[in-house]
Amino acid sequence: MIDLYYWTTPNGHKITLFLEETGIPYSIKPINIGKGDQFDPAFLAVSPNNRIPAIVDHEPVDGTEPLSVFESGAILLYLAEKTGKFLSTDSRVRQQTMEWLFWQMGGLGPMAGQNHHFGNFAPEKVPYAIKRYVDETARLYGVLNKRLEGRQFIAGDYSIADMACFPWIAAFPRQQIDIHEFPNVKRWYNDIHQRDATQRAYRLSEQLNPNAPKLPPLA
Ligand SMILES: N[C@@H](CCC(=O)N[C@@H](CS)C(=O)NCC(=O)O)C(=O)O
Repeated sequence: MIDLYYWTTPNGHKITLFLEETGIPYSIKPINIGKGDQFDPAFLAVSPNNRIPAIVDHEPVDGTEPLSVFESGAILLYLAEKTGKFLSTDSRVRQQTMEWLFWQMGGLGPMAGQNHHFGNFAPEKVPYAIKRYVDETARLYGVLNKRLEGRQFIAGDYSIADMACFPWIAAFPRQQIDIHEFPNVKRWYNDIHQRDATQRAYRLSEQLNPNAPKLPPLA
């Protein structure tokens, strides 16, 4: 029913986490971003920003032609609304879920992404950039740690806000972050880590790309 244009990266994992939780039938269309598949015109037709993830829903709710969605936050929201899962119907919890989903999209994801880039991939070492993004990543971990004080999940029950954040936190070994300094984040990470759907999502990633970073062990 759903085609998932995917590669084995944090933004890709967000969507496999959702799909594995719900059991919706889906088929993976691998887009190897290391080889440049993201610039293939057929992929650009569904994802004009040449980035994974994207989906095509062959059974959209309006019952008409297949519908494509790009941007991981928009995909999570689309799937949550379609299935009625992982997004509360309580208006306040729903609002909070949206806040933290957008916080991930505008903050944690991009900043941790720059952290990965300057810390692991940049052809030259730029100490200013490394420090800027490591510090900002640490600040964001602090914000999340505070949010998780006295809460099991980010907003109400396990939701699309948690699914958006988890893969970026699960990359902590590549971010010069000591997760033990953020005890609520660590507890939350361990809880989500142990879900069967999480294990399935990361297993799938390893099968598709043996070079993909593995899900770190329980912290
Ligand atoms: N805001 C986008 C970001 C997507 C994104 O950056 N995807 C990366 C992989 S994690 C990608 O496709 N990179 C390909 C490239 O940089 O050419 C989303 O959340 O979907």
